[in-house]
Amino acid sequence: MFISDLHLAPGQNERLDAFVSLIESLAAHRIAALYILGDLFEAWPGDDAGDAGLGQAVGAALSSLAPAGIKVSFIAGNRDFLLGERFAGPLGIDILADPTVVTAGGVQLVLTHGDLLCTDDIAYQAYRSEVRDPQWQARFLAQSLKAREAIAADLRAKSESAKSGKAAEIMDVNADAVANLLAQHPRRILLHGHTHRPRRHELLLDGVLRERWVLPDWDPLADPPRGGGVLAREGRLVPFGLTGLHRL
Ligand code: LP5
Ligand code: MN
Repeated sequence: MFISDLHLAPGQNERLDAFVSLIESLAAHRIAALYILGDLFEAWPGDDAGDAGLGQAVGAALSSLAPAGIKVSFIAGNRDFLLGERFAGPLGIDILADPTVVTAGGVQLVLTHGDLLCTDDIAYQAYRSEVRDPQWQARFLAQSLKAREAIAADLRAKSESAKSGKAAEIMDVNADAVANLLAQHPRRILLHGHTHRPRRHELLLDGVLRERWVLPDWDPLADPPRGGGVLAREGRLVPFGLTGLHRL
């Protein structure tokens, strides 16, 4: 099972409830592995965020999976790239590189959060290089949790205002970036989140039909509610919605 972009945030109990319901249903649906492709959290200011509150509740839900034999893997999103071994290790969660190749349910995939493919968003990519720098992260993490939460809130506001001045195409994946990644991984299907534009795309690359699948973001309170993800089963990918799992 592949999910992303849940954007779990304190005080948004419906999102957390939807996530916990999904986690609790995995064993009954014989899911062998859960891949979370980033932005599980709206903002993750460091692993001490897992010591209490929302972070602890999410950790508690995820901690039930390893003992049930369900492998959990995580690729960092642009909201939770500071999620590290201190949080993931005790839960048995593997943190994977971006991109990563896997074969799951008989499907050969290349997985990414998706933000790396948005190469037209020059301002974002410059910001990304800065905050992914280990020295920058060490300085950031040396501050108190309260101070880091305040910086994260400030960055969120800056991001929203920056986005309001960007054309929608700039915030989607770049066609050449997609083609390059697919060319490096012949026969694999590309699966990512981040753009919140769930769809199955077909493209012709060197005369070969290739696929790119985009995961949905989650908002159980939206009309219609958004959420769910993609299952890899018996050599095929199958999308599922928030309420659709029971029909599979
Ligand atoms: O997140 P979303 O969907 O709104 O927009 C993203 C890009 N924005 C971001 C920024 C995050 O939203 C900020 C919150 C991160 C919380 C992390 C937790 C704590 C870590 C704190 C350290 C970082 O990722 C947005 C893209 C959009 O996706 C579509 O792809 O366009 O990019 C931007 O808006 C970036 C701006 O264009 C430029 C950056 C402005 C901020 C400048 C601060 C510089 C350095 C940081 C110093 C503290
Ligand atoms: Mn994202």
